[in-house]
Amino acid sequence: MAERILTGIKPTGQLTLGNYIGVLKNLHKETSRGECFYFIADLHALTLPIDPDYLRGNSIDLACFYLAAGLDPNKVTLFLQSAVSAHAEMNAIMQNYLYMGELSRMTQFKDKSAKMNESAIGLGLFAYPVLMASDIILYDASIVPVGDDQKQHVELTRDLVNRFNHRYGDILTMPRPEMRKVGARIMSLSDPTKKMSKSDPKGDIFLKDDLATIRKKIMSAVTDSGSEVKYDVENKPGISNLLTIYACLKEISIEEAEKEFEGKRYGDFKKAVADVVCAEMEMFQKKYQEIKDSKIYEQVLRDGAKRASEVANNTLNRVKKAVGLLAL
Ligand code: ATP
Ligand code: LTN
Repeated sequence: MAERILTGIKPTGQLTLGNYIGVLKNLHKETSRGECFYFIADLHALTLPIDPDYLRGNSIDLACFYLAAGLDPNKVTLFLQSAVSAHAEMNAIMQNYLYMGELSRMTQFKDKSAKMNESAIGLGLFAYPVLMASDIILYDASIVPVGDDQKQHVELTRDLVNRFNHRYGDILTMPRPEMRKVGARIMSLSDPTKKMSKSDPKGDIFLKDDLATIRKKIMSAVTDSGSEVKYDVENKPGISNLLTIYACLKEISIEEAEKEFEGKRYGDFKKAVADVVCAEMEMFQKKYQEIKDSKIYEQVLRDGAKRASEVANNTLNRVKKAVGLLAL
């Protein structure tokens, strides 16, 4: 069987340049490695309070972003998580094989719940990794491209697969997380020690920002003391982050990027970064608008859900039989 590649993005807010560089930009390249399943993790978006209209709009945007990033719907299966009921069914089974102790150790849960009043933390936020593991195993995915922050969830899925297969035989496929070497963690422009995140919008570049705003944000990005354009995350987190953005978009190495700016001032460097980001975003935004206006994403998502359901229901039946449910 060819390798299956699967990943999802939550429609929880405006996508950032971090999402784009960390994941979106490179997804189309995966089609040469195996069969790709990409989805909109709308059930996961419900794990924190969200306005229904906002969620609907974000889901449509995300579908358009996937397509604008160059995904060919004839080569990849693109779908909404909530449109494939096997996700919820697999979740109901798998929640019995992941334990409270391990779920409470997840960094994402700790980070997100720390900001909340304990009485308002939903069970779904705690059980987030169960649904994510279900997403992955349903497609027998062996490769899961994610940003840095999601690695721990994929590792937990690996533990689950080991545990389940040990008990029931060789039923589930072992996944592995795959992070980009450079660009897996784009940092905030206003605080380069924090991840650029769509749910924490200060100083972040959104894929729908107009070009003038993008340029302004980059020109006013926090930089570091000194004047040399050098990659040094510890002492120059701001400059290192801009170098990473530049290198990823130009598809060159960090060393090559450093060389280009030898002897240049911070101001010139920032202008070059802004030029590259704006050029990429201009093209991307044009494609996004065309796709959105044509509404082509509706049929793509319907076809995708059909194809995804075939594969997912197959795995679900295998799992049902293994645990003793009557899959008649
Ligand atoms: P939230 O802040 O709401 O948790 P998020 O931006 O981290 O959202 P997701 O929708 O869950 O977002 O992320 C989609 C993908 O983008 C994930 O694989 C995630 O790891 C990756 N990603 C998110 N932020 C960054 C970043 N700053 N740099 C690189 N990759 C990122
Ligand atoms: N948790 C991920 C989104 C996500 C996902 C998945 C990624 C949901 N299910 C399955 C990979 C595989 C996130 O926050 N980015």
